[in-house]
Amino acid sequence: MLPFRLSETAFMQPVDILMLKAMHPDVMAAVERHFTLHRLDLAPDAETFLREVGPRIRGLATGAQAPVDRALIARLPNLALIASLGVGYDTIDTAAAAERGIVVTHTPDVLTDEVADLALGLLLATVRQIPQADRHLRAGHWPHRTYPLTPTLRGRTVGILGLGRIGRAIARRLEGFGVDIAYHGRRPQDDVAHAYHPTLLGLAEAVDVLLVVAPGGPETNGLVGAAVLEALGPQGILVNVARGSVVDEAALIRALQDGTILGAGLDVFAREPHVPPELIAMEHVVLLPHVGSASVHTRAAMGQLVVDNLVAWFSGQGPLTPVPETPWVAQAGIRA
Ligand code: 8YV
Repeated sequence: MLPFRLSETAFMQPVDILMLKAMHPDVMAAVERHFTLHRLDLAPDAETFLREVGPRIRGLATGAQAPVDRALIARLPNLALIASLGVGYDTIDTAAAAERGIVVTHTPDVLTDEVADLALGLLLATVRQIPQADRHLRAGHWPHRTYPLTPTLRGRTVGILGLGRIGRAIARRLEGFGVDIAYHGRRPQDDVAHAYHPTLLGLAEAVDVLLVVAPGGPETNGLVGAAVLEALGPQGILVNVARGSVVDEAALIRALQDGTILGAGLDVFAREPHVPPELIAMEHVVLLPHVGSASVHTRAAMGQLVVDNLVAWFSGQGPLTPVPETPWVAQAGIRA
């Protein structure tokens, strides 16, 4: 873990920051250097804690595992900033925050390459059955029988659902793999040469790998359902590094069980950390415990950005990486 930078900040008065769950020790130490840190997870009684400490809280540091809903925001009447670890912030009620003028920040860019690397690794692992081949060797089967020949990435067309920062980084990597690339998103992107499909179904029909990189939330909930999987076809591979909610998990399990698609590589699930036993039982899926950004290097950069957002905001410089839905506007001045 890289040491966190000590910013030269002096606050006019102590600022109380709430953490819902433990974050990385370096993040907690850095927050404590600049602020008064309160940990909800350490409170013997959450209700009493929120009643007594809630009104003092001005900043919230959190990660995707701890939802920030309307009810929690209502318990924090002086909250000004929610600094979230991760690029996705679907567990934060940004509408409820915006109504109160609360700014929400996330940690884009610093994780883009890491997640794109993992997506490519997961795709290759799934198509070429790398974990299965590893298990074959470790189980001592190699001297008795060679590992069966696998499917291939050669000749495939890869469809990307969501050509945002991470989707583009994945596309750049795929170019080096010599596969055709197509994408679907809300609108075509002028500076991209890959084929755009105005519907997800159209994309799924045109490709035999579907890589899900779209953000979670109500707009994308269950987007990859039975019809899309059917269109992907019997040679189809689904890779999801975004949010479990984007895929209809029950439909995916059925599609994998009955051969509607060939296989899947999943880093995310509908009810993490719980993974359906049907998926665990299947040999033609590769399952990861949501590790897309989880390297020492990248988590340090993400943690630093959480701290930097808190420090920037509470020293009057505004948020560094606000989410688009946030009410903060540079010209409107600083609310802290
Ligand atoms: C993190 C992620 O695991 O950035 C995201 O949206 O899903 C991951 O990088 C997670 O957000 C950590 O809380």
